[in-house]
Amino acid sequence: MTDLAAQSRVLSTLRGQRIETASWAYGNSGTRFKVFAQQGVPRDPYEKIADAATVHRFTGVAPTVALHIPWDKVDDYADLARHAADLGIALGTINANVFQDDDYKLGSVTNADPAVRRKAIGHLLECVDIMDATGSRDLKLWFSDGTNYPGQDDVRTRQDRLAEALRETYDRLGPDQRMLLEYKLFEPAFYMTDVPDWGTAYLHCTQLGERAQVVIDTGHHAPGTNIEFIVAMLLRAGRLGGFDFNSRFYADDDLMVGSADPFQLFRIMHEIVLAGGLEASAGIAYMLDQCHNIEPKIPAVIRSVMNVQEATAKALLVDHAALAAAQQAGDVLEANAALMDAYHTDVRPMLRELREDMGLDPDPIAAYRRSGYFEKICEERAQGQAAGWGA
Ligand code: AOS
Ligand code: ZN
Ligand code: ZN
Repeated sequence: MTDLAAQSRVLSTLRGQRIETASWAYGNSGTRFKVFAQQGVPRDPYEKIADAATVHRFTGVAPTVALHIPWDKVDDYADLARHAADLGIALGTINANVFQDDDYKLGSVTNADPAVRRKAIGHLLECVDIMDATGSRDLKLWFSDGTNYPGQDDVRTRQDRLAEALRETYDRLGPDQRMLLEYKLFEPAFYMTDVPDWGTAYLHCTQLGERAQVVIDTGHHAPGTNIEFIVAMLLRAGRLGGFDFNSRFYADDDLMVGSADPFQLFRIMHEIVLAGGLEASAGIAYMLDQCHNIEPKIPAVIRSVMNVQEATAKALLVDHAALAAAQQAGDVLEANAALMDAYHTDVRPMLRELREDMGLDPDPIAAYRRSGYFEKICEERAQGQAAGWGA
């Protein structure tokens, strides 16, 4: 293939890439020490959607926004979906919340008390009702369930309770709907989490059926974990449902994706590209799960989208023929060089060109700043409230 043909293949893949932003990224957030209020933050789900639409307007590749129930609870979800469509985007993944209620102190779907389990399952089923109204494909489940002390509860019994709840929820899904199960090694439980790792999530998913898929949140592992290996394993098993992208230095920091370790993001995208995971038919959801505690939110989300695009572009530039030849020949240095050459390529000019081709400003953040949107929301939303984390 000529260089020109290769370049046009890369550009057309990048043009088709889709990244979902999260409603809670637009609201005030913080740590358990302090939530810093920012100017112009949305006061309700309608305004969060307007901000998500703004990110799409300047990036062209973020046409859906994930909702979180009950943070984004409204009376009429079909109306919310219409509002999104009017602004040029759609509602995406529905995220359930069984972690912010006093009843869930000792667990939600794994709680020893059947009444608490019923309440938690009721919420998961309600989320599927909402998906029916919004037209969402994916239900994302993250459970804060776990224990703080050895002996606190029985590990296997909790797994049985979890399996029962997942089964009832899975059976309620429509034929075009999926369940995405997210794992997390730690926090808020500190001794044991009930879905701590990809193996546990994978086992539950295989028991449920094909529409149960694993979600990798890049901040949910032990330090040093080889996340791209997990990506490769789940791709191989046909069970990678999507990502919650973010960056971390220490724990579940939820920083902008590609900010702490852009090389790791490239390695992840390389596995994706190798397996054809960017094709829409692969069904992998590329979502951002981030909190912008100290930086302005909309430009931070725009920057995150651009960081994913840059890592993807670099991964698409890997010379697969040279890589395979070096691997086959056992040439360790050349094989590694094939990856590093792509990683070290400055793809920003290519992405600027792509944006111009798409009728966008080549510099989305500068264009956003010039647009006056921030000044407008500061004026309109003088009494912005915390939304999502820190609510
Ligand atoms: C929690 O740590 C998880 O990352 C969740 O995916 C997420 O942050 C929360 O449920 C909001 O959807
Ligand atoms: Zn997450
Ligand atoms: Zn998380």
